[in-house]
Amino acid sequence: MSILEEISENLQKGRAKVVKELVQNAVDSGVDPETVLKEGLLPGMSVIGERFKNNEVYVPEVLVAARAMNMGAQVLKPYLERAGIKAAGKICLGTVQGDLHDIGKNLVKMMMEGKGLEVVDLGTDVSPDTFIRTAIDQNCQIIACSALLTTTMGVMEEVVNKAVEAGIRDRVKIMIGGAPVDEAFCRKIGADCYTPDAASAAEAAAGFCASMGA
Ligand code: B1M
Repeated sequence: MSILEEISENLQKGRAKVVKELVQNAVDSGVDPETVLKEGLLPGMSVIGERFKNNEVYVPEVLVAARAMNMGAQVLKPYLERAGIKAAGKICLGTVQGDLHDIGKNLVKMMMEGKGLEVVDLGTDVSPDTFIRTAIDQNCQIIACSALLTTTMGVMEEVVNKAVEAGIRDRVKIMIGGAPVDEAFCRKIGADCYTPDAASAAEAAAGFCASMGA
């Protein structure tokens, strides 16, 4: 079994300490950190996602797998950051109100920081008002919203509407992402950008910041 398969298998079993060690070993032995993420950690999490959907595993198993995923990702963080190119800009990022999923959001944060962007991480269950207030108070060029539930994706539209009400819509870009969200939804709610994964979100954010002269 390759080290990437071992990472995936142990993540599925929720062995956070083993995952952490394996990720470090993989990087130390020369495996590209992005490959460790894309071919080790993420496939493991997607197997768990599939089993969760089919009622083959339940919330506790998913939580321990999520913890293992986050511990592995923490090991990768400095390497992914070092690989990045400096591009000044500030983003407030969070998972929208009512939604507690944060693994994807944390990856987006990591990738954005890897591009040299400053990320104000608002965590999960973030209200539209908190996004807007933070963008104003901290002078952010971008508000970035993540949602994993069909029941919470509507909060993103409220964020767009509140940005208009607050008079900041012309100077703050709104980016959205997460499994239930797509390009059509982005256009429908009047957000600026939908990206399907963390790497493309970071790419787009760096592009926006550069074009806004941040
Ligand atoms: Co939840 N959950 N969950 N869950 N959970 C899903 C999302 C679900 C699809 C599972 C299923 O039924 N098939 C389903 C949603 C169904 C729907 O709405 N259509 C679901 C449900 C129903 C629930 C609960 C309601 C279950 C319950 O209690 N009955 C509950 C809700 C709690 C709440 O939020 N209020 C719940 C709870 C949980 C746990 C707490 C157990 C745990 C979360 C732990 C945590 O996040 N710390 C959990 C998990 C882990 C999942 C699954 C299994 C995995 C999600 C994940 O982390 N994926 C998920 C099933 C699945 O996705 N297959 C599921 C890995 C992660 C890297 O991917 O977050 O999609 P993702 O991020 C991607 C992209 O989407 C993108 O980049 C990342 C990849 O590079 N991306 C962005 C994300 N945000 C972005 C923002 C951007 C751009 C890209 O720009 C700003």
